Amino acid sequence: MDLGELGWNTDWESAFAPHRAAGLDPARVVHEDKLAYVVVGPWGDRPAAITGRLRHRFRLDSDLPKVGDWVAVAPVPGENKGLIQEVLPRRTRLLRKVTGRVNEAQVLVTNVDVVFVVQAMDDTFNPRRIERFLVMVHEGGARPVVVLNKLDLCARPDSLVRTVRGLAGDALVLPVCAKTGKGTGLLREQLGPGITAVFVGTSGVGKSSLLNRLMGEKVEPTIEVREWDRKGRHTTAWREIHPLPDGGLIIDTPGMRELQLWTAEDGLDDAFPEIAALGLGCRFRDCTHAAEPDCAVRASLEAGKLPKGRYESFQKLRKELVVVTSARREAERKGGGGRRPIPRFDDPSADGGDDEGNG
Ligand SMILES: Nc1nc2c(ncn2[C@@H]2O[C@H](COP(=O)(O)OP(=O)(O)OP(=O)(O)O)[C@@H](O)[C@H]2O)c(=O)[nH]1
Ligand SMILES: [Mg+2]
Ligand SMILES: [Zn+2]
Repeated sequence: MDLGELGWNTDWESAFAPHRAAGLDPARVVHEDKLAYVVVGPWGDRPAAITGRLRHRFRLDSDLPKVGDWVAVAPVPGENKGLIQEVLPRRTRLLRKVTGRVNEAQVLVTNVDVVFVVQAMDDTFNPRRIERFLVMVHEGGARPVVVLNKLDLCARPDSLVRTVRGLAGDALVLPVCAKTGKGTGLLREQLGPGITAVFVGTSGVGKSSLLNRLMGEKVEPTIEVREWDRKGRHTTAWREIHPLPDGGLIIDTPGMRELQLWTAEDGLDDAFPEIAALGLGCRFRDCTHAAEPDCAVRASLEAGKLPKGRYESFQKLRKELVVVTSARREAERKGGGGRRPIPRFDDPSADGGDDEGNG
């Protein structure tokens, strides 16, 4: 297996140097299910578990290996298995808040270069949801591309595309149709050898259908993870990495019913660049553009230049982030720091299991 095809490069190699010296192999996590992993390394793909030491050290679920991570693996002698000894620092990641828990982040995927934010151009279309996803992508450091699917179901695509271009900042906006294949060539242009992309979006927008288009004839993934699959699903139930025929990798994700933001202060500015630019003209540097005097953002709103929907969306997301951030700070102040012991799974492949009494 050529790791370059999986996105390995000289930067990763230098980050890996101490592990290389320790005799470990680099591998990429392509599947994760409750501390049971599938990794792909120079020897191909194999199941892997994390060491008890790593489980001790990583108190937060978000620290544990996730799909997309590069890890240092020790092969288990005589077995087609690996032990994950270390996780390399992530270049990018997608995080969201765990629903219901004020204080916990969930890592959706790591080390992706491009994030396709997919939305359907049918009656589920919701520009505010696109803005929400864009905040998450910007915060995580990856490049967002807005994909408007189901072109065939839209009577007036041009005006809808214009609306989305008006809120997407620097992100490309690509109208496509998974059903007919129209526009999917433009998606392919975003990909290439060594590039990792991911589809995100609510359920039913057509992420898996677009993936099938990109895979062309090769509907079966070459990285065979089926042996560890659950059977009989209609929608995507977990994240899988698919190598594309022309190079690059793409990760499909299950549809999210809702996306609650985790911290995203820079992400907010990046997703609302025109508001960030206007804000430079406010009297107060930390202006929230809510009720402060001499606010350039509200002046633009009142002059009818900044669209009201855009302003309201910004305020809604900003307030949401304030709540998450202050809850997290509060927990850190109390010393909890949102830390929660990682549950032990009675999984025989998880490194012997009982090295850490649960009392
Ligand atoms: N008319 C039309 N239907 C589409 C298009 N793309 C996908 N669909 C249909 O939309 C439905 C959902 O498509 P999926 O690809 O499963 O959607 P998904 O985003 O992967 O959904 P989850 O896995 O649940 O998150 C299926 O019935 C598809 O056939 C399109 O371009 N046009
Ligand atoms: Mg799907
Ligand atoms: Zn202001």
